Amino acid sequence: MILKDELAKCATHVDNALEALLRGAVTPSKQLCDAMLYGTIGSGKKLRPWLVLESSRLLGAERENALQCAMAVECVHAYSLIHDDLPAMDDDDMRRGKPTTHIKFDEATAILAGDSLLTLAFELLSSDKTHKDAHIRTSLITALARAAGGAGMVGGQMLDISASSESFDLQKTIDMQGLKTGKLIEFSCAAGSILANSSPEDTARLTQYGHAIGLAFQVTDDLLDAEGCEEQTGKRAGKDKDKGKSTYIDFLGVEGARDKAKNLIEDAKSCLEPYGEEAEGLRQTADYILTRNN
Ligand code: GRG
Repeated sequence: MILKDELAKCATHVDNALEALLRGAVTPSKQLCDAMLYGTIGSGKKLRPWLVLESSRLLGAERENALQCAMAVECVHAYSLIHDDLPAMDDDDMRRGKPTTHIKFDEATAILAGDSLLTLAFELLSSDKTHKDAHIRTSLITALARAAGGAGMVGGQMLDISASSESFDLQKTIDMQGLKTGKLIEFSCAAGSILANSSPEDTARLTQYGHAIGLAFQVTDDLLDAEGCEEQTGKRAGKDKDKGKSTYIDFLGVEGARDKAKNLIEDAKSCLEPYGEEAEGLRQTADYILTRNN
């Protein structure tokens, strides 16, 4: 299996499904629909949908069910990026190599596009296309709400905003990143086990894998922010430093941060041992997180 090709195939597949979904979404406003499409499809690695599809395949969930869940998680991710880029938050004008949604449209449209994507995610999960068993649908809705809300991504974002005025130590930084970036990645990995109604052991292993790659993803994001170039990452480099935010590099140095990411990736891969060759996709994904350049 060549991960790069599989990720590219997944991105096209999810983009096509999201485009059909968003073009068919019920809204009287073409501007809102255009902004939702702009912030969601055509760019972005679609890493979270890939994790949903691959964890689902590993544990035997139906592909069509997994695709619904993959679209839901990407809608939440796209909303978080659109809102994160707003002047009241990170105030960025470039994302994924193109102007951010509020620059392309306007601030009100960007806020509303994010709001609509967030609510659409839960509509998707509540559909019987996601699973015929209502208990499983409810479990997915609860898990995504917890991952995305005040106890998860939004809570982490709030801590991150306060980090600019307080000083964060390494542990506080890890906790904040675990919520802001980690929880949605963790959900994406656990989603396959929820869809497949797997054993608690499988769910724990996939959640632990997701937790470790989520933290490693943030460490590599800090490395890219410090060292990457805008052409590769599609966003302005060095912005964390400019904003006085603490990153892993401040505490560990560049080499220490690289070692931290390597250890996390080893931890992640150890969670996959019971699955043998079948887990090769997730194993390669963990390695990719370490070596990614965007
Ligand atoms: C505004 C509620 C709210 C939350 C924002 C996730 C987040 C919370 C902000 C994003 C800030 C950021 C750049 C965090 C670093 C890690 C991260 C989530 C990077 C973007 O994810 P990728 O690289 O993006 O998977 P693509 O564009 O490939 O989808």
